[in-house]
Amino acid sequence: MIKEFKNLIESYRTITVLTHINPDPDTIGTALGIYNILKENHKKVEIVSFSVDLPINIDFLPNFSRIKHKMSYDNSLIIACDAGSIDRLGFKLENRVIVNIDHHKTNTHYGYLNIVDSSLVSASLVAYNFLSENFIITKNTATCFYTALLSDSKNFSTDRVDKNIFSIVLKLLDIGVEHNIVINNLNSRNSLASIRLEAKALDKLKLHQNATIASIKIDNSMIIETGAKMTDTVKIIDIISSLATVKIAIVIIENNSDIKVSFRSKSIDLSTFAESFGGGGHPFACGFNIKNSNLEEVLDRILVKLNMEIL
Ligand SMILES: [Mn+2]
Repeated sequence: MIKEFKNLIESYRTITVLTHINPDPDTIGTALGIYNILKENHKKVEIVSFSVDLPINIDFLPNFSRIKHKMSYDNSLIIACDAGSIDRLGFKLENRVIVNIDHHKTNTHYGYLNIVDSSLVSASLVAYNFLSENFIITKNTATCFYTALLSDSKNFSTDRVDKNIFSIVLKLLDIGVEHNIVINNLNSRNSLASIRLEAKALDKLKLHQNATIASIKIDNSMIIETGAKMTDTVKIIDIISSLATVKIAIVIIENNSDIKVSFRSKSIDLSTFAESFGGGGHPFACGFNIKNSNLEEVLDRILVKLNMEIL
């Protein structure tokens, strides 16, 4: 596949590297790493994120300021990073040749080339494994991939963290990645809005089924009152899933007319469950989006379906 990839990047005059919507550090770190490699190989390349709000705690990454929100190239090769399905990219991409680089279990293989490995904890590891034998990984690229890895593995604490990861970590550190800079940016630059929203959200915590399920509903007014952006909402689900009794955590967020649902689980594979609502993701971290509904109704539907199908 690497040969085919090399042929593709040779045959296209321009390349567009895309993140997924509501971007997290994995999609951005993976995309910036690939962007760096292509730039260093003298390619005409752009990096584009459909969503305007980016996680600013990773603004230290090389070329972060180059991320645009509109595509300039018409017939470029598309490289999609960390997106399980084509609608996660935001743009209309019919008839475009796509290289799909991802690690979601529910990936729909929408690309012309599909470099997908759901055994890996981050999309950046998929990119690293795929590219490192054929391209030089500089400190800039390694820093992007490492930041993505640290973020998606939640500081090496999630289920797919194994010894193979640490051998790659050693290689990235040898290249020059500065671990302290990465971790301090990732974990110690939370926004005030995110802390205020967390406080309000935790106040709304509900427990169900003998406290094995935790749920929080966040409505538009809570978002407006705190000034939070979608990037400020991501840690709430990890806080409630850390409760000792909780096996499944659910966070439901109103985002203007959309509703975004996230699931976390300690040991139950919920990815197929999320797919049944039109979403997807990883076994223990997945979700879906829904329009034209309300928070109460969505939570009720989830709890009923969980009861019938999962518990
Ligand atoms: Mn990811």
